[in-house]
Amino acid sequence: ASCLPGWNLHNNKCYYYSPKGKTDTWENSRADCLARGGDLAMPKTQDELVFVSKGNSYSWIGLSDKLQEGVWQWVDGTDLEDLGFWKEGEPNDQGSEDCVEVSRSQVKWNDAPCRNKFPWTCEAFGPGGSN
Ligand code: 2F8
Ligand code: CA
Repeated sequence: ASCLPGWNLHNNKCYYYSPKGKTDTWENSRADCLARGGDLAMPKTQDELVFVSKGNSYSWIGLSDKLQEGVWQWVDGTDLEDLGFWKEGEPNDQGSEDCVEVSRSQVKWNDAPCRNKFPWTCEAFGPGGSN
């Protein structure tokens, strides 16, 4: 059992890293993940976060407070628990920042403007069909 070509298996989930040099807005990144049969990655453990972070220097993940300022929600509709993954001083909504990116060097989250362009990481069910 394995993931589709271009995806990487980790702890029974499949992950896709956007190609080197390619960047897009959070919404377009999410649309790409959905079109591939997944969604933006939702790293909920340190182990998952490390794997999600390592595809590119910075990556959009499936977390935003677009719906209601200050209420962070995963793209699966669930609320964010306190995981302690924010970078020091984040989230700070500097200007207006409703989407979350993770840096490979720090493996921590920052809220950034959704219209900014970054690489992204998708996730999908693993070979077992669910997780
Ligand atoms: O110092 C943290 C701060 O760094 C940048 O702003 C200067 C980030 N801006 C963008 O990514 C556009 C902030 O989100 C971040 O909080
Ligand atoms: Ca920020």
